[in-house]
Amino acid sequence: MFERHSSKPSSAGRFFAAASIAIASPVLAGFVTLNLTPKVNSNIRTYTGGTFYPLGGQTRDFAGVPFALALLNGDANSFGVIQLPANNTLTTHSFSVNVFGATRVYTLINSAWGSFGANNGKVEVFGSAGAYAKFDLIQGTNIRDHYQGSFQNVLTDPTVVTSKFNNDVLDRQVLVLPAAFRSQSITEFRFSGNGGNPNGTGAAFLAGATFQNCPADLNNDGQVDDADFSIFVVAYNLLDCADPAMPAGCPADLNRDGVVDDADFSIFVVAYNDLICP
Ligand SMILES: [Ca+2]
Ligand SMILES: [Ca+2]
Repeated sequence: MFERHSSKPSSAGRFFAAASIAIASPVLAGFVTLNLTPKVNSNIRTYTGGTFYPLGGQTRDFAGVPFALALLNGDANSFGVIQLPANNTLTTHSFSVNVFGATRVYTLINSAWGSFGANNGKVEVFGSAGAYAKFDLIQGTNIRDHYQGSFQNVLTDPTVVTSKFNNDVLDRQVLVLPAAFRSQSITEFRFSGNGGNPNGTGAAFLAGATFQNCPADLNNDGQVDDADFSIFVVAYNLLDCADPAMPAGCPADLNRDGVVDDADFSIFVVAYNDLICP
């Protein structure tokens, strides 16, 4: 039992009662998949060798990260992706997002065609209070042609993880977000660029995007341990997210209802038991 030390009437006399809290498997973290369906414009199962790609319309893990795979126009035999144009017209696809405290963004991106060293576009994320992160799509570094055997097949970024489907691949990139996202929500995800054909520099396609967060990791060090508990207790005693003493963004309000109370503690304690962020 942890007695509150706040002198505020609203919270005086309240107690932590961890042993009595029913833990109801809250969604404490993990992964939030982006639904690409409204913007998909191409079916990679029609690409060279593409019949070996999985079907859209399902959530599927790629090396431990789930992605929501889309269908093109509801076709059950498709795997819909957002294909950037095969010309030099700069095209931007923007999604509204609401994910608090994200630590990473994962994408599944390959290209049609490709020339080593070409910059085919970029992935960007925007935070609710000005946080920003991006990575460029560079042939030979983090993207390559989807079909192994023609165009540009080199990949050198060691953080990219490949899933193989016969002679086709899907490469999974990861964007590690700056700490500023810890106290903000991602509000926008952007995929943009242009093709290079007939120059052949590569037209990227996005097959999936997923955000990862770990709300209970209050000091953003990748673990949920006593250091986070100490921060949580301070916020619990303050109670109200509007309290001027509360850290910016009120990160200890794990269920985002404006107060740090037992409901948040029940979420915190699950993460604390797991120790490592998912
Ligand atoms: Ca931590
Ligand atoms: Ca709360």
